[in-house]
Amino acid sequence: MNIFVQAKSRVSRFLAAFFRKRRTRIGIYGPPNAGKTTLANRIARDWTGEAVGPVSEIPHETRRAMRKQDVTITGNNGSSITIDIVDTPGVTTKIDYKEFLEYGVGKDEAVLRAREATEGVAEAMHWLREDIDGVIYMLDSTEDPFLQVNIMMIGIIESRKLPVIIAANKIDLPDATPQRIRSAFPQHPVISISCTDGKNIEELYEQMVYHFG
Ligand SMILES: Nc1nc2c(ncn2[C@@H]2O[C@H](COP(=O)(O)OP(=O)(O)O)[C@@H](O)[C@H]2O)c(=O)[nH]1
Ligand SMILES: [Mg+2]
Repeated sequence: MNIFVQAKSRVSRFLAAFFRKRRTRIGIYGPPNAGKTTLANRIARDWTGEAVGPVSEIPHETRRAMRKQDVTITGNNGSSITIDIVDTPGVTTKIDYKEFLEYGVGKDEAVLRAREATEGVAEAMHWLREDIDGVIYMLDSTEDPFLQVNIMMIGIIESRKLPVIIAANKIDLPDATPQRIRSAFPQHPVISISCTDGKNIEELYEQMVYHFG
């Protein structure tokens, strides 16, 4: 290859890498314990065979966001999306170290966890402004959806004009009322799911391909 051809191909490779569209980043947001990590793990396992992070009944187990990159989800009609799944810490306006003590965590560890969780929330909010292209907003169907933090978060997501799917999780529980979530956010698609028994997860994947594609 002559030197000009070589140089030209090097430049075009560089330009291609520079302008390559980055993958779509989908953030899973919502209050602590809604099931965000369970969903992230389920998506990652279903489509890549690997998990993302640990699930726990202790609030704020996910204190730093975790990513699973390059997850390709294919819908029934054959179209697909390749996304990075970002599992975020629960967004809440109040983090009290004493909450952790109830779960048998020692005081030093509880204080550390509370500090990390606070930083994690700030980080998750920062990404929502800078780095996220679409949101799965996860709610526990047995809880009140009208919490101020949910209204505020959905407002921020709307002001950024990000596509959002609301997942009404834990519909396997007897006191689940996903219709309450539907009436709280009539302007957005709401999918009732159970991350533990897998109910309607296929429907969620279809909606993801449709809304985030
Ligand atoms: N019954 C029920 N429990 C769930 C479901 N999804 C998650 N959980 C439980 O809820 C708790 C919190 O889950 P996790 O994924 O850590 O929530 P996160 O804080 O939102 O990441 C764990 O004990 C999970 O096993 C579900 O669909 N049904
Ligand atoms: Mg989590």
